[in-house]
Amino acid sequence: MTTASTVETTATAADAPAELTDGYHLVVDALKLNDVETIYGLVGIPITDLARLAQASGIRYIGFRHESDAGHAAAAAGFLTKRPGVCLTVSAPGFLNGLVALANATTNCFPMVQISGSSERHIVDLKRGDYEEMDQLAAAQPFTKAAYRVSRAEDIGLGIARALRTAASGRPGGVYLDIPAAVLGEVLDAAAGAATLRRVVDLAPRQLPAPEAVDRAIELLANAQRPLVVLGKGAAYSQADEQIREFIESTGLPFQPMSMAKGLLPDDHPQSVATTRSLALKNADVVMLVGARLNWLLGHGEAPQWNPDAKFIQVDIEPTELDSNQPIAAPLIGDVGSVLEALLERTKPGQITAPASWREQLAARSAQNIAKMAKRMAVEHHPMRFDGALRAVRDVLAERPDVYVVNEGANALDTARNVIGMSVPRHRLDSGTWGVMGIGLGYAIAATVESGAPVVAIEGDSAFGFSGMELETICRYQLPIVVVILNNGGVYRGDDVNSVSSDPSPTTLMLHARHDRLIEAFGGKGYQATTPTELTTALTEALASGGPALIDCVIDPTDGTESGHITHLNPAGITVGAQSTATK
Ligand code: ADP
Ligand code: TPW
Repeated sequence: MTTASTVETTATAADAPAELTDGYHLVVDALKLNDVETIYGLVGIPITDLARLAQASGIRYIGFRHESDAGHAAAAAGFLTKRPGVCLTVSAPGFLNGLVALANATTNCFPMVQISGSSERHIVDLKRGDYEEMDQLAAAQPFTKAAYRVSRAEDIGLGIARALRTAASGRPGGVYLDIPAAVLGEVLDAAAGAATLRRVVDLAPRQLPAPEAVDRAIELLANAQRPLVVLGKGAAYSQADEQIREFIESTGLPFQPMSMAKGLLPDDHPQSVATTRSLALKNADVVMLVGARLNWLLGHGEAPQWNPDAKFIQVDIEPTELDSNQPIAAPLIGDVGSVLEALLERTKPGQITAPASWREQLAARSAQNIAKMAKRMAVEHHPMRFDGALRAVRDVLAERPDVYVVNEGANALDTARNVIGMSVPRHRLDSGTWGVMGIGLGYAIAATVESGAPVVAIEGDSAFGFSGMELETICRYQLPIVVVILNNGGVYRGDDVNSVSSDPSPTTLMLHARHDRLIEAFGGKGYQATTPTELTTALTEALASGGPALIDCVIDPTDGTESGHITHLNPAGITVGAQSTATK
């Protein structure tokens, strides 16, 4: 336990000095008691001493340049470790900067706790104009799984226990914990303070499905002609790697990995339908979703992307997810590990299989698609295009399955997701459910801090800009992160023209910007690559060095599609170039 100080009492000479503690110490003690090992944050009034104390107590503190990045790092830590990542922010503006990441964590079902200092309640609540005044609890509420405030130092242990429990149990999500400055500074007797702390037992208890629900799902799968399993990032999160592999391999069922579930089984696994996704979705008659929502990323389960007669089985920890899109014929509520164990236990040998005609149909289309893609990838383009650059990255990473891949952008995301195979679970982190830009360097930092392994962050040049200043953080902590920027000089592509003035078009970025020189400012190693061969050499060298590096890949500005693979989501309206009434 850490203590604030001792003071001499004057009552009697026989009295021992009373040991005191305060809110700061209690927060650190409560986090340590609950095995929090790392805090991602950005300091200022009133939490600077909290970060110092945490560091002194043995908690690792990683200091960022923007709270959004610290928050994204905490969220990624939550996904990777199955324990809430902790982000520490200052009042009002710092809190709001972090809130984007907390909301994103909630959307992605990642456990995270944002602890923020806040200003004086009696001034804030009467809107008297305090330093960084804001009702943070109210502001956090709509964007989080839960938001709590501690109003007395003696409740700090309860507040932290409640925040950690809520973030990690059931469907994981982001939790906000508000600690006003006055509470941090409150002094109390150390023994009394220690007695208020609590350790959360069994942070995310297993949730077992009912036997009849398991039998209902088995029955459906057993009678399927064209069964399909979809593995989502909830399956990756659950760390039930063995059960998933055993179920897939013992039944022979074809599976489709969502992007962050890639690597649960290797992408080159013979049962993977990643290379024949559209055929699989369109024809499957029974679909088992495992930790994957039927949201926009899966076309809401609707025709024409899906077979309109498909029946769905859904394995999820969150009952309210069921029927949110398609009717769920067989709900399996529980954690992925427990549900798959129950399925394995209750399935009779040979009861669930993938009929040969279905397997053959998928395999034939897959072979065609693989050949088509190989042909496309082999074409040399000058200047280099996305395909050429990603072929080089793919080949280097094929030798390094230990490397974590972080990925954001539009074309940079869509192309890399398809081209770069994963063979280890939870080694791919990307823009996720919101398709958000800005997760890049925060996720990369957390991936290496939590695992000790190297990271390659594959970034569109626009995407990189959202968290680019964290290059300094990466260099300051000397982290083994290689940032690969696919630089086509624009949001989506770099050749758009503004026909009415000399201002750049809305999607234009600086053509041929030398991002490699940014990292050099902080002592990291910068490379520029204009060909796949140069990229191979640079990436191989950068990974071997084990230090921070950035490779600026010069990509043809005419390569790339507006909005990548989701162009269709742009609303139809006045076409670009047409005069609107506003400009007439
Ligand atoms: P993807 O984007 O990869 O398709 P989603 O984020 O849409 O995945 O879905 C993840 C789902 O996994 C969420 O509905 C969430 O409730 C669920 N989930 C998270 N953790 C677990 C778990 N341990 N067991 C079962 N389901 C889980
Ligand atoms: C927080 C909108 C989606 S993709 C993208 C933006 C700005 C960048 C695409 O360009 P980039 O990649 O990164 O150069 P590439 O390979 O296509 O050239 N703000 C937020 N999130 C999103 N999704 C956007 C804006 C967007």
